[in-house]
Amino acid sequence: MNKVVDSVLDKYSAKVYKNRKKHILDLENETEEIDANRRTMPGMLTHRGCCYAGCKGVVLGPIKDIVLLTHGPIGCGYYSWGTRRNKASVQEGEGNFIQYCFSTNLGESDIVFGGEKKLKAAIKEIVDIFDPKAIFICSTCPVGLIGDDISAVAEETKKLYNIECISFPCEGYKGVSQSAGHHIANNKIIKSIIGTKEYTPKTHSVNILGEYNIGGDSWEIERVLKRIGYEIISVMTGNGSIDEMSKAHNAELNLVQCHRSINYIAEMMKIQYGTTWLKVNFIGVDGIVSSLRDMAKFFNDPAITARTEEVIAEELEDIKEDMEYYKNKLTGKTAALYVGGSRAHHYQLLLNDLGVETVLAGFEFAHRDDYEGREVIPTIVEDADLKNIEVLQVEKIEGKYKEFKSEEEIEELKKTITDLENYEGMMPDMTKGSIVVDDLNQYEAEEFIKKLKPDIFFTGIKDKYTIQKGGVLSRQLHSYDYSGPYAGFKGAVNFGRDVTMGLYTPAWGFTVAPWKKESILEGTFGGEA
Ligand code: CFM
Repeated sequence: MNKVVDSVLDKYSAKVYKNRKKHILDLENETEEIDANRRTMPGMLTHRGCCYAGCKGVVLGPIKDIVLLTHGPIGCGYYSWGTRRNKASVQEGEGNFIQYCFSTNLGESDIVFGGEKKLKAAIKEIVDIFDPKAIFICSTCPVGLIGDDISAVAEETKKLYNIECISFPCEGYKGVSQSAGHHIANNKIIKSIIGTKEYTPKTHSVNILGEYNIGGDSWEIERVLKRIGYEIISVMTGNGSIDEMSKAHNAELNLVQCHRSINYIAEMMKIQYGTTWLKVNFIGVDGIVSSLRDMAKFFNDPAITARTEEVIAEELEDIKEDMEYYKNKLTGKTAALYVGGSRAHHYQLLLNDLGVETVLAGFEFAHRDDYEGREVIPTIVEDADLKNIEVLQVEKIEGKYKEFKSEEEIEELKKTITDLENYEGMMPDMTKGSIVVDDLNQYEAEEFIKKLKPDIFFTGIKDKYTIQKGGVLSRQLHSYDYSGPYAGFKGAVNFGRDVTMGLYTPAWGFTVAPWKKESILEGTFGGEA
């Protein structure tokens, strides 16, 4: 094992060491499997979120024309209110409730006597004041513990007010991270929304799955796709609407940007509606160009192919000067990335464009397939936590199933499009000698920073400031620190500008890390010697 990894793990007690060792790979010497999607050991300062965060905050949060009601104590709603920067634009006559925080504000007496009454009262208030097309109810931990029947309330709401009402039993404790919440949201979306409205696309049509319009990313992606001539039926769920999602099954191809959060829908749509999916990456110039070319190969229409090359050439010309400037400034710098379940991979490509080398990358809650590629899925060992989340069994829906390409054609295309219905994961794209860490905790983050000394650490709000106090620049890859978009061609320039500005600010040289001035407490982890 690599000396740096060894010295970080060294502090742990035998029990903790044994656990954490399986989550850290040094790509110089080890290419074996990584342990992922497992419960964090109690006592670790993990950066993971909960199941409710993945369902309510991540997948459902960006849908603008529905009311998203949190059934639980006020803190759950409050802390998931407006922090993800999933932007939305509204057309005349369309509802937009994204800026609101709806909560049933459960208190102690509701926990004792039941919260359904309060839930029904909140729904009545929502209908009276906002009259939305649909209400989604998301439950948080105490609701699951006391057993409020949110699905019965949803059924009653439908009859009473003649509106759509869907219940999401996404109590925070389910699963081991927000990943469980993605799955629960995916299951309900496929069951209750997709496939409920018919529509005939006007030209080659796609859905963009796993794109949440953080900082305006999907607007930049859509701009490019529209220039080429594609019709976008639905973006799930960035700037999303329930109407668009209902029609999604009419598209010819599903583009999957974030594999982790939405691969379930992609797979289920394939079975139910015959929709082929393509793993894309619209982050980083090489990523976008190869994704656009893969799409052109799939549609195999000479007009689209020619237009794809035209648009690529024009867009590249447009950003050439800026990208060269930033590349000059950034070449030779090193970076560490620690994000949720897909960005630590995607942003490595953009960093490559700018000459920045990745020395460490990790995911909070990704599964082994996101690290190692989908071919490892059959070998993933299930534990009790994983079995807690329902795996929907879906079937072909006669009358709605459309085969735009035959299975033989798809198999043929897979020979030249490696990402067609496939994701090869993050690790194959990383250089030898770099380090991969799953569920990186606060202690490890600080230690790796000290030892690897990256010029920049891309992460989130929980560790940004401790890193910066250590004199290392940190940019948030979840929220983009009030900036963005970073996707697409124009996004690459924004990213280059922000990283350059950050690195060239003299502030980091003035910061003296606390451990450089005073001795720090020594302790052991796990309560053992
Ligand atoms: Fe997918 Fe995301 Fe991510 Fe994610 Fe997230 Fe996010 Fe993320 Mo924050 S859906 S896995 S649960 S790309 S909110 S937009 S940035 S941790 S890497």
